[in-house]
Amino acid sequence: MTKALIVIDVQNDFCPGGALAVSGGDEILPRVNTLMTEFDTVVLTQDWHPADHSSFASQHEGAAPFTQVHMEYGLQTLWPDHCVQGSKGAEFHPDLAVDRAQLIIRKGFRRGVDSYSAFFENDHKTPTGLAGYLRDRGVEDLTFVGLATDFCVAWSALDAAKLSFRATVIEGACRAIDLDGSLQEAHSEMRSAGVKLEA
Ligand code: VGL
Ligand code: ZN
Repeated sequence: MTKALIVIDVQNDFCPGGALAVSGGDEILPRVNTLMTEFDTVVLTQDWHPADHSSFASQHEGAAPFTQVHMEYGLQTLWPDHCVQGSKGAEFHPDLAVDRAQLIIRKGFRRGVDSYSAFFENDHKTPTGLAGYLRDRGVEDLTFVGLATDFCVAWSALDAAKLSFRATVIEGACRAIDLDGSLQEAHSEMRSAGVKLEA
């Protein structure tokens, strides 16, 4: 069975000191780097927003980060400006063993729609092309690690299950934002979707 490791958004802005720092985000690096040596196929994702991205609270008059707004495609959490294309914050963490990766999928580059999942933008319709890449390479079994457990990792694993890949999340190689119960919700959704959760 052909398997791949999908490393989600291990970027400076999601690590301590970054614009949308995930607590302990940098602690996962040794484990992620080791896992990268154990898979023949390694894919990285990179959150990659234009400076005026609509998921930024700064683009919504009077709105505070971590509140929600209705967008055409549904509810959207507003974030501090982060992972702006070409910025230091958008770069991978300097300790990530990026040379192991064969593909880097950038996401969230369209101003009007966010993209948590590695497979679809937040409209749940616009594909990133990752599913086709993996299928063309005969990959059936996906392991997810990275940041953040309850947003980009969970949405990616849920889409993987929906697309009939086998999906595992290694939680020890992830860290969560945990906003208003989002981690618990992500856990229960992943469990019902048949995503395997490993320590
Ligand atoms: C993410 C919020 C906004 C993530 C990306 O990588 O989980 N979260 N953009
Ligand atoms: Zn983002």
